[in-house]
Amino acid sequence: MRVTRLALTLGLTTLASLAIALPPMVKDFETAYGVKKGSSLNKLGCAVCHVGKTTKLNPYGVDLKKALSAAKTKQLTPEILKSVEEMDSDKDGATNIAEIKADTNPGDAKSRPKK
Ligand SMILES: [Ca+2]
Repeated sequence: MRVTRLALTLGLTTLASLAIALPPMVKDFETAYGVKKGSSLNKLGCAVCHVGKTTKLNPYGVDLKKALSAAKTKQLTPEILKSVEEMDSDKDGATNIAEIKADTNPGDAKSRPKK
């Protein structure tokens, strides 16, 4: 009986942690760039590539999607991310990698590194 209860508790705990887990692409992005907890990029989460909380892609998301399609993969690898680093997806004058390093949103022209 005790073992059953423990197994049930563990099962529910696992389910709960899965439910709040970040979508894989956010995790891939954060891992690749070492995004720190509490940073702007960390707080943006899905909005690094999407418009707010919608499924619509922002310009950076569109460029990443193109790179994924070109590589015929759905896995957001460090190589895919690197392939769009020198682009300025949101056309604000700062490259995507400069924005990521400055903790600004590469997909939002209103968010850019201070000069
Ligand atoms: Ca930019």
